[in-house]
Amino acid sequence: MQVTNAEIARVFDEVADLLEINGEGFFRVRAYRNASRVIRDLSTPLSVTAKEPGALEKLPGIGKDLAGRIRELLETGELGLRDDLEAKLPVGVLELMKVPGLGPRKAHTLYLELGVCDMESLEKAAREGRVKEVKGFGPRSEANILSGIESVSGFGERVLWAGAELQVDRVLDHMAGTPGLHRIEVAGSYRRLKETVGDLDFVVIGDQPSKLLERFQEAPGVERVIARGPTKVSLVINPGLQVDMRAVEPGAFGAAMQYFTGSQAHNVALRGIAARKRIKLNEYGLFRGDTEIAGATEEDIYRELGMPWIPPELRENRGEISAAFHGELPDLVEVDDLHGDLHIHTDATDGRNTLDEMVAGAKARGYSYIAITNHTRRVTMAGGLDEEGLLGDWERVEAISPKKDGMKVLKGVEVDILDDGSLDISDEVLAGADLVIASVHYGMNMERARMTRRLVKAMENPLVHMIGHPSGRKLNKRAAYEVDGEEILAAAARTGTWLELNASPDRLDIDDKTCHEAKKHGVLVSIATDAHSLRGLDFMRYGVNQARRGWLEKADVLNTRGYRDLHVLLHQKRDRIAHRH
Ligand code: DGT
Ligand code: CA
Ligand code: CA
Ligand code: ZN
Repeated sequence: MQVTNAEIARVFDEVADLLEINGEGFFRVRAYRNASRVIRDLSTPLSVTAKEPGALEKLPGIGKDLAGRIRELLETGELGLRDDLEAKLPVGVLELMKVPGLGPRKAHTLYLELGVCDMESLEKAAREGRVKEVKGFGPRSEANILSGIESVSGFGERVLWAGAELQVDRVLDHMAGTPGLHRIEVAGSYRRLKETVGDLDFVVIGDQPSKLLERFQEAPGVERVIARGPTKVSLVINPGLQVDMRAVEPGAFGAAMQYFTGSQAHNVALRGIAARKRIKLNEYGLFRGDTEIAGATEEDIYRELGMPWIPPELRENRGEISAAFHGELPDLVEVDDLHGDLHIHTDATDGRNTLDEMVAGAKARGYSYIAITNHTRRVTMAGGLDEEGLLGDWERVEAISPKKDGMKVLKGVEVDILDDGSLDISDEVLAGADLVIASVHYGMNMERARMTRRLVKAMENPLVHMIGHPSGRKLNKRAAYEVDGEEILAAAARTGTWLELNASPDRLDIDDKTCHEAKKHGVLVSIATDAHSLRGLDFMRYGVNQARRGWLEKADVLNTRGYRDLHVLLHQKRDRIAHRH
């Protein structure tokens, strides 16, 4: 691993910030800041210095403790202390320091005095004039904070689909029962089940459009009205999401839904096809000269263009139009096709509920099997299990089996993939698992070729059934790590390793395009919730949304299999590789 001096200095600065926010003593904070400065000025790479026993300790300002931290960074690319400190903080406090002028000390003060714990609560406190009342702040710094927030926002502007869903439900509840309302639907990226949504696009029909739009403006949480016309209103609804509503004629409803569902790329392609047929497609209908030939339903429009109706989640101009022409549209997977959930945590590590509670919750959701897959030791902040702990976890699972009222509970594990692609639990112990998920949880900044090798090596282990949250991204928060996607898929196909589609709404990892690629490579996808609580078990449908955007059919998804078929598949990889040798 090539960890540079600059990188080590940066991590030490972060540790100093974190210590300071946590209210740690001045001397400890200063030790890290000094060390960072010393390291930045060194001319020899620390990786070289470290080779000579005792040389690190001799550097000015670096004692035994700091030398140990440097070695950890050089060897693993990560610092456990840094992660542990960050885990102690309320999510978001670190984010506050992105605001120019807000250092760790000030962020800490605002957190203690005002309970400010993220960008949103900071903005609220500043707008309400509470920041300037805090000792050490004044009207000037309050104004600076507000303009600072503006300068760093723009990140996370799009809302997670699951978050948009709450707002959609709110608007639908509010509009329900409005006199004269005949129909209300959401179009746009929300209808296409895109993982994040820029704004919401409603289409309504009713007797008196102006009355419907008036009612819309009274929806709960409306912050301000952006634009208001006879057939369209745009407003901003708390927390800063734009919502458009358009009233249309019943005869144009299908055309409006088609137009405003998009995507733009799909619509452009469709209009091209219409033009070749010498007809015109717009938001009012499909026209030959002045004659309207379709408009009331989407089905009519697609039929007149020579193809079957295309599910909204496929409308991205990624081959769906040609598939529709040739009668080759996929028969997309549905929630009801799934028979189990193969990624579940309990309070044995960082889950909130007990094994019994999670099992009962899964049972209530009608599954015929689940896997309990707790973390392993490298994930210290999640209380990862060592080998003994893991064996204990499996003993408890076995006590439930063979079958809990008709539901099989598998002994699983989410084992950590180390830097070099080896696993942090021995093969000997892993061989006792029914299901092994291997995941990366640290060292994500690795350079592309090395990260690719790391994952490929994990897949080459015959004991590994699948890779968990394969890209490592968190929506709006953390980019995917750099890998050669094509090589990963080829390796998955070659080794018979499956890929997880992590259904957690802020992960949805793998993404839609990768799902489609996996299908083309014949790599099975496991849609799994990664539930850390009972509520988490309900995430499955978000994963299914993503799978549908990725063209997946029932046969492409591992957990549409019944338990007998799954059982056979679980043994296949181990046997296949065993036979080769
Ligand atoms: P978003 O809101 O950024 O997540 O994405 P969309 O797809 O919902 O985009 P939005 O809200 O701007 O517009 C909704 C749909 O309306 C879009 O998918 C296609 C259609 N549309 C809107 N404006 C235009 C336009 O200027 N040209 C074309 N061809 N279509 C448009
Ligand atoms: Ca939209
Ligand atoms: Ca819009
Ligand atoms: Zn994980």
